[in-house]
Amino acid sequence: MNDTFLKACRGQKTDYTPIWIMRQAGRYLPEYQKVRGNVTFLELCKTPELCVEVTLQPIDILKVDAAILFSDILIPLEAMGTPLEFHEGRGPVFPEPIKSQTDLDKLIIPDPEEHTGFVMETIKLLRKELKVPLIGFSGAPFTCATYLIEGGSSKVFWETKKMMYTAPDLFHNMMRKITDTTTLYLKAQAKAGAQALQIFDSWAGILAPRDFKTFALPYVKEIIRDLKDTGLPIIYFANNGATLLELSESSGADVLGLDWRINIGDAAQRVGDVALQGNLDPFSLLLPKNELKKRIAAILDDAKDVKGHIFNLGHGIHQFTPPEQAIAAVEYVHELSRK
Ligand code: 1CP
Repeated sequence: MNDTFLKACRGQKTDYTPIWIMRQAGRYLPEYQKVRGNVTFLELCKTPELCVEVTLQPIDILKVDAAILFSDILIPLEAMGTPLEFHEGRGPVFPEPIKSQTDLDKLIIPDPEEHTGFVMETIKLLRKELKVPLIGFSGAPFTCATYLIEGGSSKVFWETKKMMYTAPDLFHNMMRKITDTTTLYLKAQAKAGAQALQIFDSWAGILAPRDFKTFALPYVKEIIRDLKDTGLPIIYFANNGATLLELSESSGADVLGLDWRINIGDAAQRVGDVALQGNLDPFSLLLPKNELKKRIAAILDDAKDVKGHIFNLGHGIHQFTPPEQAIAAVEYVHELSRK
């Protein structure tokens, strides 16, 4: 069992810097495309045998030090009782977005085993196969709320901010329901065998620090507090969150994920004993290999005083990335950090 990733999460010394890649299973891999060619994305997410197959692909191909469960942050939201569709080229769509307390009242707090048993089954199957630790995950409540309120992806988040500012009680009621759902969902993943848990706050960066503190952070804190008794390391990734770093640290997470917009050495100076994960710009994978290697060396050097560094990209790998560039990046991180 390769436990380098788990050691780094706990701030312990490792022989080399572990690496995994956000969205490491996905469309940039021809092997994933092949599986995905026969089923829709949601069918894939709900078929444990196929989820296992695509989760394992990047472990074999890239030689990363951790696996991440193949699923999506929107799966537990669908389980709350709101229909979810994925439209080719447009991404997720919730055709019945939440606009009122009446809409919200229709949503349930689902029993994770009963409504998302396929996720727990995937985790159990994966643990039999894997020689690296398995990361389970969810969205953070704020990020989940944006999808339910906007009815899908957004660029300006008009509806979300309108609700926050003009109907704060409704917004908080909704966060309450998503938080309770998320806590149960992550606890069930821990019980099924996940060995670390990452909370993705992909849209936290659209918030002013004051609003982050009022509308988003308390719910993340609560989830992390309630997960403490699982004993698993918790990674909190607030994308575009350089201005929220100290607040993010107060979440109580063991590891903070960093996007590429901040120097990891500067981030380390601003926080205490927390481990850091990141933070190569995903587009750096397009650099010629010698330049890519220099970028990786620079990040490893910037992170030399970090107590527990897990190498990753600053956000998900882009779908048009040549897989051989990702393979090279993993090799470089291993080779350079061993010296
Ligand atoms: O067409 C396809 O095959 C679907 C593409 C795809 C994939 C491969 C989607 C649609 N989701 C996923 C898998 C996925 N999503 C994983 C597991 C794979 C891995 O990491 O190896 C994870 C952890 C996620 C998490 C996720 N889904 C996030 C948080 C991370 C991030 O990128 O910020 C978000 C925001 C989503 C929503 C989502 N899922 C898919 C799309 C197109 C979107 C919308 C993104 C947006 O609004 O811009």
